[in-house]
Amino acid sequence: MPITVSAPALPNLPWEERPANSSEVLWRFSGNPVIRRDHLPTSNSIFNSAVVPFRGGFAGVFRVDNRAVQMRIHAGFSPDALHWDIAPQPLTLEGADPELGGMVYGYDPRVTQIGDRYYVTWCNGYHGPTIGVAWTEDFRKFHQLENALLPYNRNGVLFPRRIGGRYALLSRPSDNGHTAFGDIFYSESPDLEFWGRHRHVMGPVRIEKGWQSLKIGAGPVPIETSEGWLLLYHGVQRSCNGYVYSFGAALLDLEKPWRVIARAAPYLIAPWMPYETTGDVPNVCFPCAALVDGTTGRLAIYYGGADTVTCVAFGRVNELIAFIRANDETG
Ligand code: BMA
Repeated sequence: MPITVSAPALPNLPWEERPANSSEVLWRFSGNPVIRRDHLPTSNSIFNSAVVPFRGGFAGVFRVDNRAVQMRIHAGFSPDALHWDIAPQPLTLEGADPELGGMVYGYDPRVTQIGDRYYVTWCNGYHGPTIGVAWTEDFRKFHQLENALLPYNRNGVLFPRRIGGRYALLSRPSDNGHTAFGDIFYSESPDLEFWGRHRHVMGPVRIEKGWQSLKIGAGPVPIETSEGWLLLYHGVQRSCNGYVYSFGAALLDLEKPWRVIARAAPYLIAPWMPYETTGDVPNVCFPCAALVDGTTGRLAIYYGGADTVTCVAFGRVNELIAFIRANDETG
């Protein structure tokens, strides 16, 4: 049976064919990085950012650390998802209980379209990091909802539809620092305000200090396929001189996504390129978004390089799923 992807056609996603001399499952865009650290006159770095198709073009939310090195989120637009017009000012939130304090700081955003609304989840400051939630219809006005979870938590990623009648979220409970642990959990909500029925999805693979042996966290919005939810996620290894962030993939059950169908042992992308090994935080590839063409299964994955720049890699859903199954370590 051919694999089908439950996503609209997106014939204009950015694309380059796999280089003739490559057999990699994912291959990097030859024009990386697509967003440089000084894209704005006030930016120190722009990375770990999320994009979606929007009104025939593309929109996004970008992690911009400014030159006071404060973590902020800016909205942006693009005709081709490669050339970005990023707002010079951080986005502002409206409508929330003032006790939340607005966006104290914001980083590592994801954006999920559900119906006509685009939901932004991000790491929000509230007595430490937790999962902030806001929605927008136009990427100009952002309406803040309650934080989804208690501190400390990072990597909150919404599924693109209700599952079993409820909104569904992946997240990674953490601590207030450079968390030396981390498993992915699943939570449900009837209304995007009250979250519960928490389920464990998967944890690090603690064999031989491999690429995902210290902690893991969900990356882009999961992609619905006839084989299950395709989840790209980052994994962290503790080396003798610091953390190394790579990313890999797993397949989750469509109706019970806390059940892992298959999980690839090898990484897909690890910090090999100079823009991934060198920057403010060396050796980081951190994916936050994927554009997918539902017709062809072509994928453009957006990831941060070395906490400094924004990069793109390409792949195909059917090849990724074949890779996960061929290299499955869940048994
Ligand atoms: C995590 C987050 C990410 C960052 C990564 C590597 O804890 O802060 O934004 O990319 O560390 O520094």
